[in-house]
Amino acid sequence: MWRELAPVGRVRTGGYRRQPFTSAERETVAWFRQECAARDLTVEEDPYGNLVAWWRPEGAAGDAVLTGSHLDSVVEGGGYDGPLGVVSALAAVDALRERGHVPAVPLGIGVFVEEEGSRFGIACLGSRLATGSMSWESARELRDRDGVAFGDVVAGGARSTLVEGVGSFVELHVEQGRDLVHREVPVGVATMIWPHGRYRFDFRGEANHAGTTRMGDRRDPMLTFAGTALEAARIALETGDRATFGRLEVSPNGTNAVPERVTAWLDARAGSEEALRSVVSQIGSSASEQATGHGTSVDVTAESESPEVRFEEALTAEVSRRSDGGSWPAIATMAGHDAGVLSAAGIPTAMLFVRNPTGISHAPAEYAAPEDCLAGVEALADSLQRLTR
Ligand code: HGY
Ligand code: MN
Ligand code: MN
Repeated sequence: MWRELAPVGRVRTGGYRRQPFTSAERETVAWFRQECAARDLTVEEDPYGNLVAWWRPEGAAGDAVLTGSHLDSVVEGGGYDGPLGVVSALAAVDALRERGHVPAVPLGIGVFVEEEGSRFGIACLGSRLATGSMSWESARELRDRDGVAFGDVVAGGARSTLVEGVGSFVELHVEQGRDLVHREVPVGVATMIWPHGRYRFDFRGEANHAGTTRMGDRRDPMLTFAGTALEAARIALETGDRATFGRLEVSPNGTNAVPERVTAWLDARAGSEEALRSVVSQIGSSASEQATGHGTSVDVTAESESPEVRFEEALTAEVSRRSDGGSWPAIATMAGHDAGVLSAAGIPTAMLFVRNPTGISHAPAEYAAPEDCLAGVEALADSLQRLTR
């Protein structure tokens, strides 16, 4: 499976560009459908492009167990964030069949669209729509960087029924840190997800000539942005939270002109919702103060927010059981996941992490060794076997 997926959407840096509904991402979806067809899994798609491949043996009834993840990537992301959960789910189905296991309840492999929010801006857009935590009315007008609306690339409209009847969700994911490296184990389980959000900062000033405008006469929004970025890092360093400006748009973006407008996106994360509100508000206040000093202005808009998620204890305990009688370690994650959205929607959820030796994620250096991936598949298969007995 990895051999087939590896070249899809890979660019010169070795990173992946699998933005939702681009040809590369659609190729990963076509690959998924083929893998499902080869396993006689029935694929259902909702009006937003979310997929679930069902293994529903005759007589299987009751609340379904769902596993899976996503196939889209951030811009120039790694190859494992998302696909590892999908590949491992397919491999776990193979393992269960080799063991002769027949699920007593339907077992599904989900692939949620636009988990990263790299095209339409909202993280976990697909799972938010699938669970009804976001409405079609608010999603259809979301636009990508070229002005294409989400409503132009999906059928939309009708409510998704894809996760109706799902009684639990187990998402396997590459670790996005080095906790498991330090603990010297290949697999871990998640305890919680930090609350996090995305905030758009619109800085406005006055476009002018880079040579003839005296420094003291300028109203330069780039300076307000730069000062805000430095302050964000200083504040987050002090509080132990996370604050990142990773995306910027400058208008008109000319070398010899003071810009008229700078739009910057803040990704902020903190250990509690109160701490998140506080760090975002401190950064916003600092931006306003600096704007006053520079004769510019700033408006802050929350584009998406994700609450704190605590994974279901009984399910997590089940998933953390090792075949040797021990248990996999539990670790917190500062990353967002569809599992968090399903959990917030009331579906009992747990996550498995597979060790990433580099600890790097959302970048080409993201990695998981084959033997660790296999340990992940075994842990997932063992969990699914217990859950579908
Ligand atoms: O951005 C995130 O936390 C995630 O990996 N979607
Ligand atoms: Mn990610
Ligand atoms: Mn992911």
